Amino acid sequence: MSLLYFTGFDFNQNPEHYFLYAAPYDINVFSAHFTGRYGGKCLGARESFGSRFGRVFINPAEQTLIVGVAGRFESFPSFGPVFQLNNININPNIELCIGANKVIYIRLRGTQTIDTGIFLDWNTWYYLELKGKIHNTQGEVEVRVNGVTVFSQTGLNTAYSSSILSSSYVTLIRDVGGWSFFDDFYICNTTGTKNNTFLGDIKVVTLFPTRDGTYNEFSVVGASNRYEAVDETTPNYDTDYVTQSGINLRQTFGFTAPSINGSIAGLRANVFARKDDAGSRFMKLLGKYNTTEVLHSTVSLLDNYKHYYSPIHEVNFATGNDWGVSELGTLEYGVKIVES
Ligand SMILES: [Ca+2]
Ligand SMILES: [Ca+2]
Repeated sequence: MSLLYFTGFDFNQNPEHYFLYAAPYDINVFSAHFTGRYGGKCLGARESFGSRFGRVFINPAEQTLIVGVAGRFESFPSFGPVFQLNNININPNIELCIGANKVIYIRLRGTQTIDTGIFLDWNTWYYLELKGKIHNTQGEVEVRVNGVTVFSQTGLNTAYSSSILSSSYVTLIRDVGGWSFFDDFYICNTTGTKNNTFLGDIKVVTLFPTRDGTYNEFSVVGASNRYEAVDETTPNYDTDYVTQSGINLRQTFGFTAPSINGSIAGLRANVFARKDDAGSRFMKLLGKYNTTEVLHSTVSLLDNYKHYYSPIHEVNFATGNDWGVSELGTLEYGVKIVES
């Protein structure tokens, strides 16, 4: 697999739900309910009491990562990072930074700063991509802005520690100044046959259920139809939901294919769920495309709600081919309760 992570920050206003490690802790200054780049929502970050960050854990660690994010910045009163490739000790290998003079800089190992000579305007969306290879003598950095290579160097020392030639985290960060907005964020590596290089200016589209699926073995609380209980942009917790306790019972939902052009890099499902009694409760995320079903690894539910993600499907799990846009109208996703 090459596509490791992506999000459009569309389905929960609390940024904790998008990051897999060390979430930011104050949603008033790092929040995900601002108007997105092309509709939907985006992440907004503003420093007031210290740096704000969201961090994705990359496991296993990768020597070369490609990261893309749409960014819009109010201003940088001083020099600060926008995103970082961090080693396992969270030390920065490579950072993409912006100065008060609007210039994009690359900072290596937290110390060596390289001026790319590229200026950004404030309050304008840009699609920023960084490819970074971590090595103490043969490191590489390439930066693209709106799909165009603006900086590329090889033979660099990009390793914070010469004994750790990889990145284990990608961090979006707001160090100082006004608001920064982030949308359409992806991370991939260079392996595999798909999504193994710059994806370019991508868009993450979030689909919410628009119909009940093939399996309707859960009860609905607080809504007329099951899918109407799970279709909110930001989940409404116990206001309306679907529930079940019986082992092997299933619930799936269908979607409306979006009106979009272009190819689909991949998709993943997420389910917002909790248990409501003492004792362990287990479920598996269940994908269905016509007669083909995929059942993912067992999740042990918490008492508090949490988003559980499916693996990324870079291709249609039934056909093995790239997803067609219209196929998203056939896809179903949901859950199955399991004993263990
Ligand atoms: Ca978005
Ligand atoms: Ca609901």
